[in-house]
Amino acid sequence: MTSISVLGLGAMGAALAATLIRKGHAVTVWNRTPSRAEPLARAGARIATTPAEAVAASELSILCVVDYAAAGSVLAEARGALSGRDLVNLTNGTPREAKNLAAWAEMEGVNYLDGGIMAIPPMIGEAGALVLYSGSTALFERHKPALDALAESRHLGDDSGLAALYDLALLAGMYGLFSGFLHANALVTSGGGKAVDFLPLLLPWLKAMTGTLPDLAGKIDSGRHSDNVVSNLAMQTIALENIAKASAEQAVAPDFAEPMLRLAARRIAEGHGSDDVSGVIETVREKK
Ligand code: FVH
Repeated sequence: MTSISVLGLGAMGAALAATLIRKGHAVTVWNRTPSRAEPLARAGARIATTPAEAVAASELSILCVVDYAAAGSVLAEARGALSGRDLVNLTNGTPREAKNLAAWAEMEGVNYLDGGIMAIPPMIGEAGALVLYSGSTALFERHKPALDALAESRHLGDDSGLAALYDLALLAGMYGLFSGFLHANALVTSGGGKAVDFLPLLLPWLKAMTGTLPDLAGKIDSGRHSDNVVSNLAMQTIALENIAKASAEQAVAPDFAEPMLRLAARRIAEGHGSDDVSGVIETVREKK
């Protein structure tokens, strides 16, 4: 069992600390607002009164605060205690933020691993939770048994920015799903339907459409968007236009559908209407 300090006890940090305590680790906790540490102290955690005290207390420190600005201020307070220590940062941020923090950690002599949590707090310690890591392989291997107590642990490589990149890519997929879900339900409820009654139609449809993703992924990697096209982009763009028109008719804001419509229309204007929808990625990549 490893001694572990958890810095940041919001919904996620508290779930991380509680899980580590439940799984038998010696846990020290610190939070900017001290009252949030009290339930964890009752569960067996030791409370540190400063970030430096927390870092000094354990072999491994896990930082999980709201954003990198907060992470930076916590680490600035812990500065004197950090040299030679193992630090895993599970705060959500961009690849550049992760790389900058990794560079700072290297200058300070801190062993640094960046991570992205693909789970909500109740999932921590349960099947289905995943944490992506990138950066120091040695640190990852050293603490993998403890990190595995939180979730399945996947190390993506030595580049510190990779976990943040893949975390945000997965979230982009999730928010695409949520946007489609919300727009679909705005349409259905505008016609008097109920979201719960619509689900038995929506779920199998979405499942069927996820079946097209391997083909689209292959086209994204090869760039061959005109191979074996079943549903061409020009035809699909008429459906997108109709979604926007129907939204206006039904007094539903078209805002969720419009970006996809704009990108598809631009791709068609560039002469690719007979390609597959996968080709729209080329327009996105062009940052137009
Ligand atoms: N909760 C979730 O569903 C998601 C799941 C995926 C991963 N995220 C990321 O986890 C990070 C922490 O999120 P959280 O859910 O714990 O967030 P909050 O409950 O809002 O708690 C925020 C903590 O951050 C502390 N904090 C904020 N600003 C500062 C600061 N300037 N200095 C020090 N600490 C700061 C805050 O402290 P306090 O307000 O209690 O004093 C909380 O401990 C996050 O990156 C998610 O994207 C969660």
